[in-house]
Amino acid sequence: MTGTALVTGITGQDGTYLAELLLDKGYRVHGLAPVGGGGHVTDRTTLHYADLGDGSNLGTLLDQIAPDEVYHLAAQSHVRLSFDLPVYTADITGLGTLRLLEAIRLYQERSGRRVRFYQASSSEMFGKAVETPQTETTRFHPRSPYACAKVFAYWQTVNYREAYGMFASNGILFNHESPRRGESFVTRKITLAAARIKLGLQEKLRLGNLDARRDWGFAGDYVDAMWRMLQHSEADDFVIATGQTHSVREFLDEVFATLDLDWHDYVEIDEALFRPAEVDVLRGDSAKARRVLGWEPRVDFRELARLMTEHDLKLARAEAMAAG
Ligand code: G4F
Repeated sequence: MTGTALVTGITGQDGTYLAELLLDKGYRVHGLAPVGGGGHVTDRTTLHYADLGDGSNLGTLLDQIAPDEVYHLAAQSHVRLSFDLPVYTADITGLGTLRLLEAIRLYQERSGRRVRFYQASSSEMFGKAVETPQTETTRFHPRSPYACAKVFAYWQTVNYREAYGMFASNGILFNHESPRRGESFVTRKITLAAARIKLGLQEKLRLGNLDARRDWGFAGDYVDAMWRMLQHSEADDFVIATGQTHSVREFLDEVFATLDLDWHDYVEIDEALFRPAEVDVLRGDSAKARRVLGWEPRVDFRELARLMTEHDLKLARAEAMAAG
């Protein structure tokens, strides 16, 4: 189905990839961005501003936009930061989702129209994982204020589906990265630093826990799964993952080897970058999404590391040129 889509968090990594995918499919795309928020947005999307901590203009915006599909990607999404800002994170990431769900419920009542809702749920909800790999039925054990907020938002989404018959689906996405990934997340922090080190623009890279293992996929593949979930005949919850897990150390190996460098010469461990509670290992089983949605990841770990490193090498070269 094509029509009108509203993407919250449109200026983030996933928002930009999703907007491009929807535009290519012929959707009219509206985006919600935080007040004062910047980022890469194409001029083919219409931007609106809303504060999910307030939510008072959400109803008016829904009346104006009349969306067929809402993709809710906006959040305070940084796990480490959520330990410093737990209440803010609960407000934006948790209650923000509830404010939007309630605004959509009321909009549906007013207008008599049906909206399909996608909630960006997270593998962080599995936290201290009780089984590996994690599936749609694995019990949650969140290990950060961020993950707790995401668990709240997950269950609100399920509840709006069950209580009001809303078409509301959770995509439980494992880590997904790209050259557009925010610079404070570990993969991008590593590829940017490695490229700058290669060109003599930086000497050291400070990191936290190198033993953490994640199931890392490519963001461009994952936004396709979001779209597929809203085209499915019924609302449901799906794990989206590659099924492979790698440590931060292995990501370092991959990136620095691409640049003919040994990361041991540059990496310094900074205790301040460790988290009060860590998620040690995540690995997802996306068999349900593969079977029901026909989704599969296309970019593997090595290819992901390579494409991010090459992108950041270009950035570093431009920086070196500009510096003369
Ligand atoms: O890249 P990260 O910050 O991602 P994290 O915490 O896994 O969360 C990301 O993925 C989730 C999906 O599972 C999303 F829900 C969430 O919004 C976010 O996008 O950290 C990955 C691992 C962690 O174990 C961390 O302790 O890398 C470790 N790490 C080691 N040194 C570091 C660093 N993480 C960051 N950000 N910075 C470091 O210097």
